[in-house]
Amino acid sequence: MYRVAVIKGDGIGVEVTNAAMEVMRAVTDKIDFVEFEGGFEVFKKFGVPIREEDLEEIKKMDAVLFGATSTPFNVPNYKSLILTLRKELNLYANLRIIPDLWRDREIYIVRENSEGLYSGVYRATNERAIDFRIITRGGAEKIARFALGLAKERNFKEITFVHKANVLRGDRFFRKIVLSLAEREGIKVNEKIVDSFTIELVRKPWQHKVILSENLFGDILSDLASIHAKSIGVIPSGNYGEEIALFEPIHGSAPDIAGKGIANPIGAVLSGAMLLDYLGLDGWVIWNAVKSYVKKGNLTPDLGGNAMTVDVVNGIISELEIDPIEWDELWVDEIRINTLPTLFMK
Ligand code: 48Y
Repeated sequence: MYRVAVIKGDGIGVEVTNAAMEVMRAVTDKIDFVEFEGGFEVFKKFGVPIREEDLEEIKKMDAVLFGATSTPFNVPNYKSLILTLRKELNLYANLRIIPDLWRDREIYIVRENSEGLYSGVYRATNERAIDFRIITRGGAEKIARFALGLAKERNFKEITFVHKANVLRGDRFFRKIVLSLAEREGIKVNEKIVDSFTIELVRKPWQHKVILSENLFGDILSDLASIHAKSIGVIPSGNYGEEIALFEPIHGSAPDIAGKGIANPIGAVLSGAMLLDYLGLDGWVIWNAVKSYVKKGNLTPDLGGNAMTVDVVNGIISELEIDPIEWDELWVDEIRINTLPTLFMK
């Protein structure tokens, strides 16, 4: 049995995480889900976004499934739960898969997840506030290896590396490391300057297979790229460390539609698929079911339909091909397309 920590969070985080667990349970009985509380409500009671003892328990788990939390930016001492978890669990790589579910293609965005402007090192006085944009050799090497490994496993000949090395020292340093590791791996690096690349990402996104960037650029680029998935509600992600990984849809807690039962569950369900792949279980079964459901089923309002979350969940479950006899035959063809590289398995 695998043990997976579940933090549903706030708003639609609760609804979509329940949806993901339901679909995962329909695929496998090898997971024990253990729920933990976290976020602003916990902060109000305990002064931290997650309790220390819970964090210690979570560190012993095989993986984490995360919903969404709201982070108020006007509460002076509050630190975002997801940023706390990324730091505490050493989740250095953030992989966001922008899917075109109707045409079977994906963009993999690899975002460095622990350094850059998110390293948490700052100085503030009454007169100025400085956030340090830290890029270390170790951090740059790890994330470059992650992106190159992904490209290799997928048989892509190149990666797109997005930076601002014409201006920023840190990116010059990062660039040297990426180029030298890529050369060693025999992978071409398609270099792009982040500002002009935004236009390309709007106009011609699908020619980029794996996009690598530092923390803040990667965050912004993945939100921008989400328009190509038709809704931010369908985008899954994984935060990978050396010991553990955390999976979450990239959307927020959407307080405006919370509790109405109309949140799109697909991003969370596909995050569950990534989690299964990480554990060496059958995530591709979920990817296939989602793809066949969206082509014919009623979808939630963000995708122009009028379905409720529960309708989409039931629709996906009815498309699951869990007949073990068919699996062997599908395996050969589907494994390359629909599972994450074994490199990222536990
Ligand atoms: O995961 C994300 O992309 C979010 O934008 C967070 C980030 O900046 O990495 C925001 C974190 C938060 O507000 O809790």
